[in-house]
Amino acid sequence: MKIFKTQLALLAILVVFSCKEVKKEASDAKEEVEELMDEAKTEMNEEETVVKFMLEPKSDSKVKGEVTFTEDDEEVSMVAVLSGLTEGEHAIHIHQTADCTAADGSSAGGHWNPTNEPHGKWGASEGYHKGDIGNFTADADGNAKVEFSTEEWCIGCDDENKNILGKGVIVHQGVDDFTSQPSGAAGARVSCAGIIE
Ligand SMILES: [Cu+2]
Ligand SMILES: [Zn+2]
Repeated sequence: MKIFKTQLALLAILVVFSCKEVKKEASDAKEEVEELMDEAKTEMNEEETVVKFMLEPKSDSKVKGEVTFTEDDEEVSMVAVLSGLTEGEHAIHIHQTADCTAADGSSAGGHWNPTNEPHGKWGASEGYHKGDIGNFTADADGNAKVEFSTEEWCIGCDDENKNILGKGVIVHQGVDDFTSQPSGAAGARVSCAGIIE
């Protein structure tokens, strides 16, 4: 009888012990999965940041579209796909605010110019605004694809001379002459998008 009791006690200990082992393994596995997920998230963040916005018609135009900004390896690329334009050249800029509420787009403010330079052609030695993207051409159907990339922008970094979040994209009816101050005399604002988080 005594032997039996000892065996029972041993069995009980064994059961408790193995249960603990299983639980420990399960929690180890959970931790491992969580670690892997964290790593994957960090990798995705490191690889690229993408933000995408709709451009809405302004000043009674029909100009609309979509603008995408992608930050990858210190460089920000912009792709704007537009329709409803008149054939020919138009200006596109980044303006000071993401506010597109005004019917004429004036709520977006002037050109984004954090470094206090004169308006000009991008890269000009005389200076240019960080929002001075320039001109593009719409085809006979009024469609256009605008592509631009630079290391002088970032999406949501701490450098306010580079951060495009909180600014706006404005498409103009006219052409930027790159010399008129403060905005290149590009005419009415025909489309607008806020760059927001
Ligand atoms: Cu503009
Ligand atoms: Zn400008």
